[in-house]
Parts: sequence; structure tokens; C-alpha cells
Amino acid sequence: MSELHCGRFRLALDRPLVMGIVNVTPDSFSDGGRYDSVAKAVAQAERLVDDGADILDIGGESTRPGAVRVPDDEEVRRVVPVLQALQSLNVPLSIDTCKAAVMRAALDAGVDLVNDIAALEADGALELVARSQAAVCLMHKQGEPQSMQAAPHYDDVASEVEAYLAGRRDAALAAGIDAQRLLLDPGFGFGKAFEHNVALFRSLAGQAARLGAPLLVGVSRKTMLGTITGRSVPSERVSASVAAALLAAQAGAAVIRVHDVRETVDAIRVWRALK
Ligand code: PT1
Repeated sequence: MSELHCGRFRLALDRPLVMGIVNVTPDSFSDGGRYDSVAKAVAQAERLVDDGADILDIGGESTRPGAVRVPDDEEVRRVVPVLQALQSLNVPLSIDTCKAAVMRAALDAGVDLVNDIAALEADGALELVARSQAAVCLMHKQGEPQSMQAAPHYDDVASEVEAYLAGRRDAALAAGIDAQRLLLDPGFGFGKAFEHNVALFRSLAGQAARLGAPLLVGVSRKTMLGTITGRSVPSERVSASVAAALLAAQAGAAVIRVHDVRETVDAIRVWRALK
């Protein structure tokens, strides 16, 4: 049975794992010392573990369409205290970053997985992760979050994303990152129009089989689900997100990245019991 070598942990991949999202984004008015945002993130993380999260994904910079960049040192100051506070929870910790400086600080703080929307393309990132014991998620995107939804273009989105992921997988293997440390992610909503996301979603089972690596899928509360349901408010996309998570699980996704851990865990339990 396949397993993911993930820092301090060996995670069995015999069922879809649920990765819970923890955002550390300070309120600039009331939170000069960042105490409030750290305390809130830790409380949120503890709740997600109670709800059944298998992995916690901690992020200090939003990468949703149009989000503004956060400087390296500011991102480090946001996430490191949270990672330190969560070490003793004994749950695998993931850092959601594309910056090598943040990866280094997070690895020093004991992070178990590096979740990189830029697939370790930053200078030094591949070597840094290779020297660690952490797992890594390599994601596809077209363009940068600030402008990626302006005019996404593909001739064949599924084969282009698959070729990119195969190339980054091979770069990671060549750098000495063991296959059992790798997750690949098609990157829903990252430089993709609605039709691209749909075509990509329908290609998940084939990609999982051909890439020969476990896939991570992140569709939770995303615009594509708002387009399908007509719900413009992300927090009203919970049922849509759970439905999409189940379809991703059915297509063979190994890890599902979600906001709504409790709902997703229950749905996956029912799917596994009744399928
Ligand atoms: C993801 C992901 C991520 N998504 C991984 N990491 C985000 N591995 C952050 C929208 O269309 O899918 N995989 N880290 C969040 N990014 C987005 C992108 C949020 C698009 C919302 C949208 O609404």
C-alpha cells in the first residue's frame, strides 16, 4: 500500500486524506503585534483537528485571484509562531508558500510538508526541500495570482497541465526527492477559465493513473463552484465543495484541501462505506 513520507509522519494513502486550511492573515488595524492573528490561527487549527483533519495547511499569503504579495519577512513573522505552537498537536503540518525564505524558516520550525503553488520553481527551493525530510506538493498554475485570471489560454488544458506536472515531478526526483515524498496538483482556479477547470476536473482519474503520483485537489469554495451554483459568496459554497470533494475522491485524489473539514470528513466516510 502506498504511503506519503511526510516529515515526522508516514501517511497511509488507502483513503483520501483531508487537508484543513489555516489562514494567518492579520488585521492591520488591531494587530500590530500579530498576537491576535496567531492566537486565532492556532484556535482554528485545533478546531480543524477536532473535526478530523489529517493535515493542516498553514498559509501567510493569499494566492486567490487578485491577491497582493506579502514580503518574505512579513510572511515568516506570520507563519512561524503558528507552526511552533502547533508542533505539539502531533498532526502533520504543511506550509503553503512559494518563497524559499519562508520554506527555510518553516522547515527549521519542523514543518512536514511544503505546499508550493509554484512547484519549487523559486531559486534554491528544490535544493532546500531535497535536503529536508518534508513531503512536497507541486502545483500547476498559469501566470501569477495578481493577473492569472485575466486571459488564461490553453490549446489542451489537461495535457498541458499533465506535461508540466510530469516535468516538475522529474525535476524533484533528479534533485533527490524520493517519489514517496511527492504530491502533484493540477491547480484549480490558477490561471484557468471555467471551461479549463471543468476539463481538468474530468481528467483527474486519467492524470492520477498516468502521472503515477498521488494527487492533491483544491476546489474548496472556489469561483468555479460559484459559477455552477450561482452562489457569489464563498461561505455559501459548502455543499458544492463537499460534492466536488467526493467526486475528486472518486477520481482517485489522495489529498483534498478544504475549508470545511467536518462536512468533508463525514461525506468521505459515507462514500467509503457505501460505494
Ligand atoms: C490549491 C490551492 C493551494 N489553492 C494547493 N495549494 C489555494 N496545493 C491556495 C477561486 O477561483 O488548489 N492547491 N493554496 C487558494 N487559491 C485560490 C485560487 C482560491 C482560486 C480561490 C480561487 O476562487
